[in-house]
Amino acid sequence: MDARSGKSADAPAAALSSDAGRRALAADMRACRAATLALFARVEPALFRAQVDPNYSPLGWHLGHIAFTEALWLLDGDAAVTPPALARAFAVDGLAKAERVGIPEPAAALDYVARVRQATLIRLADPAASIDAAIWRFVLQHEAQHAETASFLHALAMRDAGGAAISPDAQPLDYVGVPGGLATIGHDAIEALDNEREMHSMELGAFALARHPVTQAQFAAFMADGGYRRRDLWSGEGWAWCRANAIERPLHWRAGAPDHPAAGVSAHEAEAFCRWAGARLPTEFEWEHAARGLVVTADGGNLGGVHLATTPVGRFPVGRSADGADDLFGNVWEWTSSTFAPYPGFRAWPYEGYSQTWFDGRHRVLRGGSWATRSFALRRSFRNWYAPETRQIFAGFRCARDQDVR
Ligand code: AVJ
Ligand code: FE
Repeated sequence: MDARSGKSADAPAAALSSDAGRRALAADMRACRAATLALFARVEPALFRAQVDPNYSPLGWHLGHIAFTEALWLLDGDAAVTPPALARAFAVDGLAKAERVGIPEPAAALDYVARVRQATLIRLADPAASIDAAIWRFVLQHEAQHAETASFLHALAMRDAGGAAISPDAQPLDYVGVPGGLATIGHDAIEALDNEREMHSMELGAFALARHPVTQAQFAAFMADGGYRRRDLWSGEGWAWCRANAIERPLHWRAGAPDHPAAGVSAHEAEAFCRWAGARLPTEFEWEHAARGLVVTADGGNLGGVHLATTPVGRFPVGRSADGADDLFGNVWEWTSSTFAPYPGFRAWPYEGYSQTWFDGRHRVLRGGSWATRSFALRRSFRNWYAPETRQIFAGFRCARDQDVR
């Protein structure tokens, strides 16, 4: 969903001169690439150029686009590496989405990916080459983001659309109290993206946050109570969308997984459930405050495609928050009530199409990452964003309430 791949950059330069630093970066690039290639090795060749969902490009386009973006930012868009035909195939402002079924075959795409990587690793190993760690880390996170998109498109292609019955759990939701106070929002370190800057403080009131994202069994209670048919639970836009698309259950609904988080819900469905439960969505700032003190670790959540699917809530006590909330990192992204907007001191980097274009008053912020999110591409301050009707992504939600009403 990049707006424009026209170059800009020149913000937070961080020259990487030390050998050790360059070797560490090369190791991270290899590890990330190994996971990306392992993901595409699980994709049937026939699916590589197929458009699984009209709103998204074929899986293979995301692989080619990863290499195109790497060459654009790390090899100055060298035409010897990315000839015009490949630029047209894999640039965001190249082929229209529906035409992307015409991208090169898997073998040709994989060859392009390997040629770009060979050239970038040669540049990284060249002591005479100036390496700006900020843009190299941006490209690494960009790869992880498109790999996650490929993951949910693959899951959509493989999913059984059957509406597995999940026995409802209508017990009241379990909340933890989150104290109010001065919250630290944002991040200024080298890997921080433009929308996480600048770090700032914000006064927040105390609130209650559900201990974990809404499970399938809890969501089944909403469905059993006519949640999808009760007009009073939906916003005007949400109700019109729900009716127009005959929505009747989450998109990534899974059989036999009552205690897994509901996944594949839009912000509209999340809000309807919250109204049904006498609650609301947390703001992104409340979410970030609830995760204060937490850092992303491999054993702190269902992350990095390790489990290749959601897991029951509460299985990663290492990632439990100071207030006792679980699954803040990984498993499913969590919708917030916040609209995607710039922080004080925001400066578009490395190009306006990454964040600024989406400060349109419509896109909503999601936090926390999903099971397909790579740990290095996630932080407490990381902001994801999608239009409120989006449900193809591995998104769920948890409820919040104004006051500590336990
Ligand atoms: C942050 C995941 C919404 O995929 O559109 C990738 C990330 N931006 N290439 C997206 C992104 C440009 C973006 N999301
Ligand atoms: Fe992109």
